[in-house]
Amino acid sequence: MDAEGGTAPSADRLPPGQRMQRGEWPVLHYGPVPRFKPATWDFRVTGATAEEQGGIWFHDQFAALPTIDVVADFHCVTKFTMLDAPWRGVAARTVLDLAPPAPEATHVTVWAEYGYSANLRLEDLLRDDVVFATHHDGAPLTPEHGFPLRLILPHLYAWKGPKWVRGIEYLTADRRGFWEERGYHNIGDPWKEQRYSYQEDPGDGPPL
Ligand SMILES: Nc1nc2c(c(=O)[nH]1)N[C@H]1C(S)=C(S)[C@@H](COP(=O)(O)O)O[C@H]1N2
Ligand SMILES: [Mo]
Repeated sequence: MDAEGGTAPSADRLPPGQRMQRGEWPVLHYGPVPRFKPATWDFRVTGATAEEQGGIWFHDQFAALPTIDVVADFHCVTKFTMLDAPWRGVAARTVLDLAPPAPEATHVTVWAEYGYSANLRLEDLLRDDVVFATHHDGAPLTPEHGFPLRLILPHLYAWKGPKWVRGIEYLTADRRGFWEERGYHNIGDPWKEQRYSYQEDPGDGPPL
């Protein structure tokens, strides 16, 4: 118990090299905050899809998909960790069930506004706590935190989860995303402290 009578978060919640973020939730991204345009917003599933047409949801359709609640820690590669962030949104698994990959798909690119992207292994999206989040702490995401949709992957550094996400592309071979091409680790597991691409082992990612 800490001085306020709550349970002090134990140090083993912090991945190596991380520190606890207290106070405000920082805003971190490259480039401007995009303006949400409901009339033209869609979420597309493209690439190596099981069925030729892939998938597309317009905003009201995506908003009608079943949701889950996830409480998860959030680790930024710049070394802050936010504990117990409450998210609500559509389980990534639900999206993959509704617009499945072809059997030969192994990886995905997650695409966001302005061409931001992150690459993942297909299995990263199949975990129970991976969510295309629409809400944080009971309220819709704010524009700077990714409204109307961002991907949350609690087991990876936060750059792997694009804000303002617009779709996924199934890949039959891995391909680096925005930060993975610019010096960040292809996998990005905070518990292994996989921050930078120079730390990659053979097989962790495509050649740079
Ligand atoms: N579209 C987009 N998503 C992004 C980024 C970005 O630059 N563009 N930055 C990532 C990084 S490095 C982090 S730490 C988190 C930050 O999320 P926050 O601003 O809500 O704290 O968003 C991630 N998602
Ligand atoms: Mo980050």
